[in-house]
Amino acid sequence: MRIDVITLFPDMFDLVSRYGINRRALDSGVLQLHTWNPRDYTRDRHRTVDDRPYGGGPGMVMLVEPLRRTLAAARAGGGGGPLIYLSPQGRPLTQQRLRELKSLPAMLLLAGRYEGVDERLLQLEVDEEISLGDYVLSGGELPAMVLIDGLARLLPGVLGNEDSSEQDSFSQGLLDCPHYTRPEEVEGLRVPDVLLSGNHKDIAAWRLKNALGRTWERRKDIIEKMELTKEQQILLAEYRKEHDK
Ligand code: 9WO
Repeated sequence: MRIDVITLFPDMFDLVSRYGINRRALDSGVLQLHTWNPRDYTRDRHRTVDDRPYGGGPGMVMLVEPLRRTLAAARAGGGGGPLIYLSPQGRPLTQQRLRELKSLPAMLLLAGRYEGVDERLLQLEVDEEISLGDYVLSGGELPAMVLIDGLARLLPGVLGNEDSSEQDSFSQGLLDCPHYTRPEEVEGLRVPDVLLSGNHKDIAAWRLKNALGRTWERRKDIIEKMELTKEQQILLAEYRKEHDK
């Protein structure tokens, strides 16, 4: 997969390329990351990328023309696919959408700054607007990196453990179950016996039960939208009985 990012702060993307799984994805070539700076596609002496909003008010708005020239350069340089703008006005990102986007050969990301981008650029060029949540940051770079990170770990051959992206939280649409490693006891808190039992069927049932129980406790909205199987209903009822809720 090739990702081209349009950003006034290309160096920020070192954060998502230098470490861990993402670095391995880039080294192995399953992921390619390119950045394009609108400042390099300005034509005035001051390299202007923004201007004051019509109608007045605080903040500045990103100009259409430098962004269009940047986009043209990215495409001419081999970038392609849909242009995705990261903003709080977008459709909320989900694990399901990440799984769909993972199949694209390429995409372009637009990271805005200031008060945002001139609406006409969005109308003319943007294919999809994605939000990470209902809050405002100082720019779209961190959300773009979150999107890249979420995609990179789904790419073939990226995780050491091939199934771990299929076993992760949300792979079944549920929150994750609790995890434990050594030692068996910390300040009187013991690892649940079943996890030490070696009985893989019981362990799988315990994990599913706890994923269901925690999702029910913390995110009832997710459970209410799901169609629980008979087995899941029984496990959730057991969890609620055991935790007396
Ligand atoms: C800045 C600003 C300044 C003065 C008055 C109003 C203002 N609104 C904004 C603003 O919303 N800036 C955004 C910053 C413009 C688009 C890029 N920025 C951004 C993206 N902040 N937060 C996101 C984002 C993206 C995806 N998911 C969550 C948040």
